[in-house]
Amino acid sequence: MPDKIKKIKALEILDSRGEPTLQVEIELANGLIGQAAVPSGASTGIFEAHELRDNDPFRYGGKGVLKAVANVNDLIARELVGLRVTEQKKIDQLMIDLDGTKNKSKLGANAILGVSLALAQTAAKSTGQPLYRYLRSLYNPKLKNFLLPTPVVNVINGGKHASSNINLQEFWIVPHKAPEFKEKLQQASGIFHALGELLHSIGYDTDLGNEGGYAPNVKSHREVFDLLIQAIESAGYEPREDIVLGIDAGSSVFYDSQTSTYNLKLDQKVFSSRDFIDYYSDLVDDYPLEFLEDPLAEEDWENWQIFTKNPLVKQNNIKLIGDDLFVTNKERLQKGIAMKVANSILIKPNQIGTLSETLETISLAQKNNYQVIVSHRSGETTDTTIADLAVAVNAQFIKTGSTARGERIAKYNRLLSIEEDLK
Ligand code: 2PG
Ligand code: MG
Repeated sequence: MPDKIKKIKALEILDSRGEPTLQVEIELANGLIGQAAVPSGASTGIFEAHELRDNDPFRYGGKGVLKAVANVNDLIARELVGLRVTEQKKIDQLMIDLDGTKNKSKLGANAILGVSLALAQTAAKSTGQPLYRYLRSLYNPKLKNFLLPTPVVNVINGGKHASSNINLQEFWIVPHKAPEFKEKLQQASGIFHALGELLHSIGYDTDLGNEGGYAPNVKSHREVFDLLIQAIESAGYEPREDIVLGIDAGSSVFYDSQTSTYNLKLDQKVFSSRDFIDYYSDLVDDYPLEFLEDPLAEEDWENWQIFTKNPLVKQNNIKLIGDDLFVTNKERLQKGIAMKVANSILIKPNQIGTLSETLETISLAQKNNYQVIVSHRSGETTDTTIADLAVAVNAQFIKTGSTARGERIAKYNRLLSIEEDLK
């Protein structure tokens, strides 16, 4: 068999924050080579699969990944060499079994995902298809059309992604009206630059945070929404009509589970869950805000349920998105479906650790009418697998940062190529 795996080799490389991560290369008997790299989060959910780090204080402050690299090169490679690269599901399951833990803590989800993504990259080449078509064949070959996702573009970075005083983690502009991806990207870029000029004109910092958004110190969270509206208008677009807004509150970070309260230091306000839902309701009344990711904490299920039931969600077409809540995990999503919690899900392959499990979670979400947002991590590489993944499953949205920083742009540029390819 020419598509048999001949060699698997992992390497410790650096991500966009300058922290170590893995790159995995697979070589086939026919000489073809495919490669993938693994991202890394900062505001990680407590139920995510385990990212294995060396904890050796003398290398990269303990963050080295040589143990994960060795697990790929020894334990995993030993089992996989000789298997056919197209047997994605079987090989993913084999790695899950080899690991044997619930959260992939033995081999490391970073080690396993690196191999899992590299398999798909190599198999796509070997079958002579672009990656998005190969992933489509794994996901659902019966699905006929390909849709490009709408980008949710994070232009202001706060929380753990910047050293600004902003507590809400991300502020997005969403060009929901333009028909083509390239036009959406062009609009987002125009607004990003208009926002930069606006910030500069009022004496605010225009340096970039982890995901390429600006990270100024501001007077209040509401001020950020006002700035976004101004930037949209000065770029020549109409808020709501052309562009809507979104946030990833990343609320688990400022949730105090002892007192069950949410603390927005910037606004000097502490909220109960119910009050925090009212806070969001007021924002939805005052701004064209249609996306709320992790508005409540990862274990605040009961209040998520109350929020989801609130008539304002349907009335305003609100996407209530579970990220830390669901962690791309089928079991947690299943619980959400049973409890009628949220109506959208963020998908990050490294939260669960294999491509096959990622596809299963997406399938469960789509069967239950949850909207899908495929997402990067705050620590990224120039790997563009998530762009192909979004197209393969017809995800409604992709979240991959602002229209600046190479590791974010790599995904956008890949989507531009796919759009062209599909014409
Ligand atoms: C998030 C992600 C990506 P991180 O919370 O949605 O934006 O951040 O990768 O730090 O978890
Ligand atoms: Mg998030």
